[in-house]
Amino acid sequence: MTRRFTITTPIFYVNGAPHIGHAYTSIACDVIARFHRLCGEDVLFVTGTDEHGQKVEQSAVAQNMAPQEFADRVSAQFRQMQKEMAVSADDFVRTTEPRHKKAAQALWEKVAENGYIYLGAYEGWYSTRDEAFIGEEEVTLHEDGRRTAPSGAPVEWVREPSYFFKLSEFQDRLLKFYEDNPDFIGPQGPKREVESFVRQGLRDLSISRTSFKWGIEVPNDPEHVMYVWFDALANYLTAVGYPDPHAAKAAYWPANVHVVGKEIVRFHCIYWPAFLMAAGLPLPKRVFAHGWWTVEGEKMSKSLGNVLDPKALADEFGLDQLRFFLMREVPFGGDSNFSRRSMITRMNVELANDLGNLAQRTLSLIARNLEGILPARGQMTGDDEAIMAQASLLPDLMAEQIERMGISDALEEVWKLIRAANAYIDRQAPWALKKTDPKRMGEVLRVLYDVIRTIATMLQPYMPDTMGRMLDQLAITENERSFEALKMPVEAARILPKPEGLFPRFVEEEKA
Ligand code: ME8
Repeated sequence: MTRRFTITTPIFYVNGAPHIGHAYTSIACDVIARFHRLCGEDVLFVTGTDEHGQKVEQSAVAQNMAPQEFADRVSAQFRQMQKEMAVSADDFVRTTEPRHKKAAQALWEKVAENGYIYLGAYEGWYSTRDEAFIGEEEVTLHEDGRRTAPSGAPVEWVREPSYFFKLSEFQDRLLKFYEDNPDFIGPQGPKREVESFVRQGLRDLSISRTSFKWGIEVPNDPEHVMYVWFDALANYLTAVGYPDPHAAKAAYWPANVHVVGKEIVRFHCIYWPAFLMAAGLPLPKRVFAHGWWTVEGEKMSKSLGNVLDPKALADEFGLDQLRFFLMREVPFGGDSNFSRRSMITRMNVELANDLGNLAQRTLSLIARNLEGILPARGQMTGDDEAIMAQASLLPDLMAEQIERMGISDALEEVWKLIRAANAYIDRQAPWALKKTDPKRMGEVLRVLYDVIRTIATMLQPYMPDTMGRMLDQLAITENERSFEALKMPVEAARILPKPEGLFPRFVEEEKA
């Protein structure tokens, strides 16, 4: 049976336009989803927008718009951004859709039915920017009298009737679950943070609000709307058709991995598994937190005017170049900084020089010296065998890295092969063999062709468009592009189309 694989992005708040951070998460999930599809798995890749809550309501008011109208507009921008980034999501959940309201309310009812919800009153700090209740001990009082949450966001005192979720009853079950499932949270930093937070003891969680209306009604008590995180986390179930056990997508739960930014790990690794336990539902296999992007060393913010628009970057540098840079620049999980300089350096060194030249040198020699006709494999020398062996190991090495969310490390495996192939071509110097030993020249070019085919096939998840074009130039047909197909050698005498450079060097224009 085909293995199923379910992956999700966080659903993004519609309080502002998408930026490079949202594009990053979306592209990372896209790379993993495409990788699993090319392995032949049956993938469900879900993304969407988080449209309720005080933060969105306030942003709508500031724009003089009704919340729904405002959410429609910004949600469409997220969908558009993902299209522009070639993000191949299978579903896009909006929390204002009827199917989502149904799922969130069904989850609530199940948790209530099992005895984990009670009515009380919340009195304490709330950060609207984080949409989070903040414990007294977590609040910082500044000299000027401001009070802030650990994120730096301002907090306000709220006091309102509220339903509570009995989170305090889940401390031991959560700790046991983390212990039994050591890979549930990754990487190590967030894992330790979550475990120590839970060990310190959990308080019951307020899960409804009464001081505003922009949310999903609590079943049987329309005075209350659901706390936006209860609503939002339920989106992962919406995508699989919950609560209908016979829904077409039901078998895609539990998710294999929820990819999130590190600031929302607590919600995904404490609240979410506790809600699911309370409802008697299976838990996701993994939550993986990636790091935070800054821009030229600064935190992105509207007031600094340094918020990066992914579309503008893709237009300037090329979409695949941008996708490559984002995935390559930082080990997945770590923080990173976007600088034009490193973007351009990676484009010119790794794409134009390393990969672009390897393909261009090989393919133009086949075009020029062999009339574009693919030569047969010949007697292999030790040097040929070594590089072919290295290439044949690549799919498994990358799969291991992807399995442990090493999106950037998987690229490093490809670049090791690319560097080795460039050293091989320099050693073998096929251009010099045309007159002295044309047969050997053909054999060397054939080895290079096979290595480049492996590279282009394996890089498809990262740079789908450019690698598609590279595979076109190698005369690899659409149904020969899966990882499995790499095991079938290409027959000799295929006619390769005229090669064209795929990775132009980027030259920064002189500032006038
Ligand atoms: O938290 N660097 O939504 P959100 C890296 N609605 N990633 C970044 C980033 C940056 N500078 N800025 C944003 C929410 N992100 C909730 C989630 S899920 C049930 C509900 C990415 O719009 C990162 O993945 O604030 C982060 O977790 C997400 O966008 C937060 O988006």
